[in-house]
Amino acid sequence: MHAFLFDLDGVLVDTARFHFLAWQRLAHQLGFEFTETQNEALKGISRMDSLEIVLKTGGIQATNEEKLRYAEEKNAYYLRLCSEMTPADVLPGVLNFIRQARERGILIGLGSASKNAGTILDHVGLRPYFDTIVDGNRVRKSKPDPEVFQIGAADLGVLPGSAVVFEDAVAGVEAAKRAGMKVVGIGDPAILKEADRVFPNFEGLSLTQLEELAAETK
Ligand code: G16
Ligand code: MG
Repeated sequence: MHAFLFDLDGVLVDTARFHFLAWQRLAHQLGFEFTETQNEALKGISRMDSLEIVLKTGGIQATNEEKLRYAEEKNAYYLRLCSEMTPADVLPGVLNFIRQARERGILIGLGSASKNAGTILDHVGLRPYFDTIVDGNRVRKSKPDPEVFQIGAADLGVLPGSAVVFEDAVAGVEAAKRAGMKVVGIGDPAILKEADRVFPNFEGLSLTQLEELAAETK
């Protein structure tokens, strides 16, 4: 294990909840219901791709101009929810896990679809722990395309087989697999079926538990 690449939303911080609330608010404004189950398909997906899915759910036709406005409104509300975040919002066990990894000389990267990733890392004080940050401003193709993780590994100078990705989204797990990396799912094993291992969160997760995974070759 030479490098860890972390997704942001739903892995390091619970902004996945804020994304859901912001999309749900837009859906309500447009006159339809948007549930948490439907939201699952948006995790790890870029803002504009997410909007297309939301509009399709409501059977809404919109012009490009309207779509840009909806995306802007959703983002403004999302950022309002995020503006209250502090270091206390880093998910349980995350900081300890990243510190342990850094002590062992493992390089740390961020692989997020979010254009707001830098802002959020600053709010919660995580930026200094990262050797590289790959966010939605640096990638052309969103997850499940492997680009975000390929750029991360290249930045860190490691081969895909030496990188472990931590993901909470089906699209992100697929992206990591397509990049030829090992994937640890954070969340529900029934949803993250393609991950090599799944843990509910980072609480109590130690590097020792991942050594076995690193030794596996597939
Ligand atoms: C995140 C979320 C997605 C969101 C995307 C774009 O990705 O999971 O729900 O649509 O970023 O975010 P933004 O609108 O802030 O650019 P990740 O990869 O960090 O899970
Ligand atoms: Mg995520």
